[in-house]
Formats: sequence, structure tokens, C-alpha cells
Amino acid sequence: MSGGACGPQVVVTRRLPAPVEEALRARFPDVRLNADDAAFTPEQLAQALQEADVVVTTVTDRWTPAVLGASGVRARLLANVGVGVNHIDLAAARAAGITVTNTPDVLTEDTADIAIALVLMTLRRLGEGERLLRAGIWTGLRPTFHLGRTLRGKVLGIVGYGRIGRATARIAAAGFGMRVVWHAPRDPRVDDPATAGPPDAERMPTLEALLRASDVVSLHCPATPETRHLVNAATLAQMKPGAVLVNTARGDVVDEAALVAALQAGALAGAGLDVYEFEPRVTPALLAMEQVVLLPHLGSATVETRSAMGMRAVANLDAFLDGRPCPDAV
Ligand code: 8YV
Repeated sequence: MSGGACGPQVVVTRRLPAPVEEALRARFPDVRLNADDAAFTPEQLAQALQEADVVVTTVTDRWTPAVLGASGVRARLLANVGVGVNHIDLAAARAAGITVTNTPDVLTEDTADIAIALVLMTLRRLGEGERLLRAGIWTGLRPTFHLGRTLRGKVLGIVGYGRIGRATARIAAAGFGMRVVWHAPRDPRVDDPATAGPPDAERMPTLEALLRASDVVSLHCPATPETRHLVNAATLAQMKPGAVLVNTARGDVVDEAALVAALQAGALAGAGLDVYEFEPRVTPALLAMEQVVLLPHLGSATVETRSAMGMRAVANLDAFLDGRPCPDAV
């Protein structure tokens, strides 16, 4: 398959790692890359749908019913670079005859690593420690200086037991001796035993039971209408006093105003966030809190994984244009 004047038109909304852009250029010499890498406006997204057969997209593009339902849509495939597809209105895409694909599996371990990093950073107060050292406040070791809490033996509650939740559970149990409990509406679909959770992880019958049992709660559920503000004033009140919340899933799962209130009241000891309700805006009160660790959506941000994600999007694109079933149709 190749591009050329009459070949398929491909628009890519953000810059991708060099091997991915090279693979796209080799297939489609006139692929349109977003040279300045600014997020597309709704108008630019609508235009891409009119001009391209395939749009390679990512989480910063908001594919609303208005954008997808506009007239003159030519595109037939939205190849998302990322596993989460909450930024794409799937019903509107279906109605417009557009197939949506994502990039599961390849980002599982790196994203789980970031969840674990946030557990370490919050329980051991690492960000705070680094900040005070850089500020010149550190005067040397004192036995009572900057004490955090031990991971070993603590209960890690995993909300959503998909691939990333289970990988986080495995690392926490095998690497850090944490006890894992989990809650999800359904039993996970485990295709390969190597991707199962730790053997002694305990399923909690309800979210409330998980929240009451956990020293650290880590969110791994997709963002759906059902999970929007799953963490709110009422559910935060069910968490153990002094517990910590980690979110590497999606910002919408947490009511940030309620989280701020729980942190200010001292009900929670801390939070580690990689995603935000109003991303890329961060609720200002969070920025001011030493006990909160804030990362700029780094879950899958490694050279290896972002390249693998891009190549997986290319594999979906190849299949689609060859008339084969897309490996990762959503
Ligand atoms: C980023 C993610 O969205 O896969 C997802 O759903 O949240 C992250 O991996 C993605 O990397 C954006 O390019």
C-alpha cells in the first residue's frame, strides 16, 4: 500500500516519535504531520475529517458529536495513539461510519510503573524532600527528619482490574510486599496468565469495602459516564483516615474540588496524580499542597512505549486500508 496523489490521505494531529513518522511517510508520502505540534482546535479536527481518509489522533483531540456529526465527513478511521478513548464520542463516530482503534498492551507496564512511582512518591514524601533540598533547607540527616511510611504490608486498593490495574498490582505485591485488594464491576478478561493479578489479591465486593480497607487507593478504571466522579465527597469519606489516592487513569474519575477538601481537612494524607479533571489545567489548590505529587500525564511517556504505541496505530491503519479487521478496533 502506498500514498501518492490518489492514495489514502492521512492526517496526524500531534508529532509522534521519529520511527513512527518515518513509517507513516514511507507509506503515505503526503501524510500531513502537525509541524508545530499544537493541539487541534474543533475547526481543525472537523477539517481533518473532511480532508483525510484516516486521522491519527490522541487524547488531546476532543472528538465531540458536533465535530463527528458535521457534514462532508470523508474519514473512515480514527487511529488513536493511546488506550483510553474517552475523548472520542464512540456513538457519534459509529453514526458517522468511522472505525476507532486504540493501542492497548504496549503501554501497560510503563503506565503501571508510573502508578507505583506515585505510590512511592506519596508514601515516602519524595517530591517534597527533593523540593526542600533544592530550596537549600536541608541541613543534614536527623533521625526524625522527613519521615514517610513503609510500603511493605500496606494495603493497595486497585479500582478497575484491567491490564494496567493488574500490572500495578503485580509490581506492588512482588516488588514491594504490598497486600492487594481490588474492585471492578466484572471479572477481568485475562488472555495470558502472565498478565493476571497477584495470586493472593483479594476481590472486594463493593467499592466501599475497598475504600475502607486500603491504605493506598489507585485508580485504573476507564473514564465513562458511570465512572465520572467515582471519587467524590461521599466516597472520599469512606477512605481510611490518612490514606493516599493515586490516579493514573483519567481526571474525570475524581471530583477535584472534593479531593482538595479532603486533603485540606487532613482526611487524606496525600495524593499522587498523573491526570486531571480539567487537563491540562490543574486545580490551583493542588499546586499549593506539599503532600500532593503532580505529574504531567506521563503514564506512557517513554521513548520505547510511545514508539510502540505509534507503530500499533500504524498496524491498525495498515489493516484498515488493506480491508483486514483492525487488530484494535474499539
Ligand atoms: C496518553 C493514555 O493518553 O493511553 C492512554 O490512554 O492516557 C496515555 O498513554 C497517550 O500517551 C497520549 O499520547
